[in-house]
Amino acid sequence: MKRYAAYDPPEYQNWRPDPAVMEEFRTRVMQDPTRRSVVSALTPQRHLRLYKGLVRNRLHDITLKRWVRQGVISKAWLGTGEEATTIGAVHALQKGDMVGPMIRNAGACHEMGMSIADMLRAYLGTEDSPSRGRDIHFGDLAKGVIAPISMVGALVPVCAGVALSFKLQKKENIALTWVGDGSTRTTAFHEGMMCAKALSLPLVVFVQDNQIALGTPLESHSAAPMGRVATIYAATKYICNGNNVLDVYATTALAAELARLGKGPIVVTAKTFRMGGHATHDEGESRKILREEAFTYWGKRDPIGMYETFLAESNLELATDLTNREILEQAEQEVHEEVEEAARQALESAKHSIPNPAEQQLGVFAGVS
Ligand SMILES: Cc1ncc(C[n+]2csc(CCOP(=O)(O)OP(=O)(O)O)c2C)c(N)n1
Ligand SMILES: [Mg+2]
Repeated sequence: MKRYAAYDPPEYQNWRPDPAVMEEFRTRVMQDPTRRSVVSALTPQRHLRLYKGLVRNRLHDITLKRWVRQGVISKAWLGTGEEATTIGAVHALQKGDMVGPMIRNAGACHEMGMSIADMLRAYLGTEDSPSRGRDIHFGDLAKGVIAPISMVGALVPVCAGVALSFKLQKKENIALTWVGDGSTRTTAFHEGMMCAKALSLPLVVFVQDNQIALGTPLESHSAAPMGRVATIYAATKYICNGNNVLDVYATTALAAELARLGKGPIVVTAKTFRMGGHATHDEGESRKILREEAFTYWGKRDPIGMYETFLAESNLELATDLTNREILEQAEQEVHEEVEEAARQALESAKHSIPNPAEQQLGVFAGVS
């Protein structure tokens, strides 16, 4: 995809596929027969939708970054480099399933059907945004999205509750939530896991191990390997490569299938890397905290660049009248226009849809009298 000198991390700016890394990408799903069969069942249309989802996620984040630079908003929490953990997982779900994304999983919101204009309006705090200007944590229950919760780890018990409701209603649906490596060390995480295991709930917990908790690297915040959390609860565990969207997709599909069969909770652990800061304000700091080699290593593994190369070079026929490269460029252009139009609409809202200060304490959990 097009790279943006002003917004992309330096490792992405002149991104070229590394042959050894591409070989790693292709063999990753091929070496496991079960994952291979899940990926083989993907139609060209579904591949294209997966690709567009990744691009949409990146361009949504780039829009926010642009707004920060322009002074439209003060900061944004981005998922740059981690898009595959969100998009691959959401695309593996079925109708009626519910997700509980962290703020870094904004891609889950648009792939579950929320409008990007509304997501951007939330950042602008407009009256016509999902929380009517009260919170930048937004969801839409009708679309199966539970809003992120600021207290990290808190979505695990909430999603266990959603999973319990599915079980009680004898529905075949599952709940999926993402948890950061740091957040697996919270009380809420353990309470949620304990409940999900005791009641065999159809819950998939996706541990998004980006190897840092805010500004504390993994080796400083955790003594035990990240994959061990599943063992504590005797939960079925899967490990996948968080930058390989096909691996994430296949693994989540297998995890979801088991959860639907009453074998939950399932823990999927995915290693990935944050190619920026905790938010836009500390990008420089994270370059000092994390090793440069880590940025180089993960920079070569841009989830979008790898998947785009895979699709362009594969003999899957994405369209009959165009080459795969042409159809991917066309898809990117479509998503680009969609996100630009959403940004235009959101900025338009900011001109006239301003919340009334007198009503700001209405519709919240606890107002101050
Ligand atoms: C319960 C709670 N404690 C502390 C914080 C402050 N905080 C916000 S993000 C974060 C780090 C969480 O680490 P991780 O789960 O790895 O997420 P990442 O930083 O990778 O997004 C912390 C400590 C919080 N939001 N909630
Ligand atoms: Mg983390």
